[in-house]
Amino acid sequence: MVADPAAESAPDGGARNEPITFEVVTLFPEMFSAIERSGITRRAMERGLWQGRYVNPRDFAQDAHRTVDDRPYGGGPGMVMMAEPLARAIAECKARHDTPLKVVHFSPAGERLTHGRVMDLVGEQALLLLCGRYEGMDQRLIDRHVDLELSLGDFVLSGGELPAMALMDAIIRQLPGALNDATSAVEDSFVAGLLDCPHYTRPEVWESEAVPEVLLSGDHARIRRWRAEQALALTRRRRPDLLAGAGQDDGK
Ligand code: 9WO
Repeated sequence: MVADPAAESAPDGGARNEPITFEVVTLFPEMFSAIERSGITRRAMERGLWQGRYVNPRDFAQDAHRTVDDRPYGGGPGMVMMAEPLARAIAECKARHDTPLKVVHFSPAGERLTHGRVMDLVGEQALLLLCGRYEGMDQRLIDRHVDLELSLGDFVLSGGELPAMALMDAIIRQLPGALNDATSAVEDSFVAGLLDCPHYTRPEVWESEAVPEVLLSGDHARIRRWRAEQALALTRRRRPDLLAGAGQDDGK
């Protein structure tokens, strides 16, 4: 069954008339041009499916030097982001919305981001994404304002902006109308709970390696089965942990 790519309903069937708004608190708003100016996310923005608003805590600093960080109590390396400029930036974002905004912070200490969590968030009308820098934010700000802390994995980055863009990208791809072929959204590997099957394109032989014959057969049922078997085999080999909850459809 090929889903209607023009379908306006959200993945869960709910109607989406308004674009999703990402209110982003960041010291580096210019970083987000990467998703506003390129590819699927740019096209989705041009189609009115989402919008980004970027609020710089430095604009809410209370001194002439626009200070947003200070030395950590108890000593130690680096600087900590002060609570007050962040709180004012958050208030600015919230004031633009009639409904409460879920505040998402990005840290290795957060819940590991999965497709399931992305799908939970696709239904939100707006999200507030809090991007940390330096050694992190004053814990009192996190305790008071953060609803959800998300991690991309067990590693430390220079800031929360790249994880924020990863979340935005993952959500945008699931919005009705974002992908020309809704099937690729449905078949995105994590929808089935499996890794993706291998892909091939021209030439038919490259460096003496031929494309698997089944893909040249024109037998679409057989191709669908082969792709499902490949996805299952790859998942068994690389990510057996995914198989617990996967739909183990072999493409029949
Ligand atoms: C860093 C960190 C390290 C170990 C355990 C908990 C931690 N929290 C943070 C943190 O909030 N850091 C701030 C955001 C400031 C420094 C740069 N930031 C950051 C976020 N580094 N790495 C991430 C991150 C976010 C999501 N997934 C993986 C890494």
